[in-house]
Amino acid sequence: MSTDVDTLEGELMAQVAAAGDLAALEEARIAALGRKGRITAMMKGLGQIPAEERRETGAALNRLKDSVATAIEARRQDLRAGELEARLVGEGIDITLPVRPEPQGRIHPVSQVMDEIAAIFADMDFTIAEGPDIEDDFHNFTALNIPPEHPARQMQDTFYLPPRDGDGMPMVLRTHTSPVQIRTMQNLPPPHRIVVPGRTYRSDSDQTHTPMFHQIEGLVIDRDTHMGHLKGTLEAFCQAFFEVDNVRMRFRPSHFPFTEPSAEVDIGCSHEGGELRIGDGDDWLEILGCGMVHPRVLESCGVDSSEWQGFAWGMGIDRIAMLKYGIPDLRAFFDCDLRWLRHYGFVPLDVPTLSGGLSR
Ligand code: 2NL
Repeated sequence: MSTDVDTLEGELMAQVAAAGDLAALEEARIAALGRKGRITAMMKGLGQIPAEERRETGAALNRLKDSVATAIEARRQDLRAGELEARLVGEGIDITLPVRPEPQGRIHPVSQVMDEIAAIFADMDFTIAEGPDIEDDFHNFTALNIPPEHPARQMQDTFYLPPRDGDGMPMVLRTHTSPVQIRTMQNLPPPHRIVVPGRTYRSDSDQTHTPMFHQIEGLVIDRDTHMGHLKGTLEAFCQAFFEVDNVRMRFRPSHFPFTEPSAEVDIGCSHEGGELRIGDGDDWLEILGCGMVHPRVLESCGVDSSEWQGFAWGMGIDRIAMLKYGIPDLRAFFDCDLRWLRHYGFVPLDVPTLSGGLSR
């Protein structure tokens, strides 16, 4: 009888081991330990064997029952682990894939250049200031030492809005971003160190002028800020912006009503093989106007010109963007042609920083 038990143990253990999944294992369990299973059947048959063998065989069958149950449980754990592993592999996600496809939108070259310039001046400890596109006569002209009869008012073909009821002075679309500096000086105590990017408007439209265009101006006011600081600031700016180590620069005497003395700034360039190279060469490119803020402008804003002085500059952004990125036609800037924007635009996530590279 003990040989029978040994044989049965071998068979049952083989069945358990052969069970390939949890369903097959359950079948093996029922076939061994179920109500009509092999072990149960032998237990029931104990009454038919001689009494002297019964105790020993009964004990052997109980041990068999335990060992088969243990083997089934062990096999169940293995199969469960295997099934979990298979599910994890099947449900796996490749997290090295990009989250989304590259964005389709593009940053307009003008916005890119404004962001680059803002990054450069922010690095030089400037704050960015903004103000309204629609201005009153005082902030756009009078405070800037441009009196009513001054030729600058006629020179700057201004967009006047329909006259208001009140004082009869029509509002204007700002012709430069200077009114933002005026408002800053009126509202905050000196010192000042700001740059002002934004839209500006003049009634002018041809190959090289659009009625709306972009400017960036800067203002530094402190107790003893002088022309040397002006030169140093603009030289540092040009080197960073044009991404060349040494930019040749020249300051030519000029005239603006709001600065005294005033200068226009040219940078060195060359035209080799039809390609413009900035920084070096025998040619000059005019890029901005600047000067020491006129004492009358300071006084118009309530700043004591015997205590405070400083410099200002102004630069058109659209032409600078064309120069830097080799864009031939100004008017395409404002056509909203998507094919043009895909060609000349910038990827939104490539944010210009001095450490990461301005234009990449
Ligand atoms: C140019 C020249 C310039 C300024 C703008 C300015 C502003 C204040 C006081 C004094 Cl509140 N000056 N701005 C100064 C010099 C030149 O712009 O060619 N712009 C395109």
